[in-house]
Amino acid sequence: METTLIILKPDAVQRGLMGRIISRFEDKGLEICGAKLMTISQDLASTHYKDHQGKPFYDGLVGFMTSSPVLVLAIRGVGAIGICRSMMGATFGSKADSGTIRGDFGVSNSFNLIHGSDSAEAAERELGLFFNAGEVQTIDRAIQGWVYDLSSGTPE
Ligand code: IDP
Ligand code: MG
Repeated sequence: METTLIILKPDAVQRGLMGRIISRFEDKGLEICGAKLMTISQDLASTHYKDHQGKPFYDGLVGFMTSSPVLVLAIRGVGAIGICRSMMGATFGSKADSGTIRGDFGVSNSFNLIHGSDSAEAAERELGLFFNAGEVQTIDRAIQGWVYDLSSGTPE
């Protein structure tokens, strides 16, 4: 099982797309195990995006991410990090494939609706930045045995 950090960015919240985006992850069978509506501080945005410091789009990115509330999610499943990244689609809305969140809901290359951790290391770091201890839940899901084949003892 992996848990990944997803952020529905200010454009997704302002455009009223939160429910439709969350539904895609729920429909896939992934678990929403943490959720927090918040306004990201300047400090948190620069820590979160530290690898992009110095890039031409960095100031605009931090300004955008702190401009209006976001919905931060923790999403869990087998291979959740990669599954969420492929459901998000390519970085630029203009290039993202149809069928992906960025491909279906946006055209902009900077207002691209959603962030998702890109590795296990990033997920651990980013979950720690946005969620305090105890805020990410362990859910004993009644439907787990229909979402996954549990006959071997591990979810397949
Ligand atoms: P990702 O979100 O698909 O992982 P990254 O390359 O990590 O993409 O970039 C982080 C974020 O920075 C993007 O989601 C997007 O909001 C913004 N960004 C990246 N490249 C550009 C650009 O060339 N112009 C404007 N914004 C950009
Ligand atoms: Mg990235």
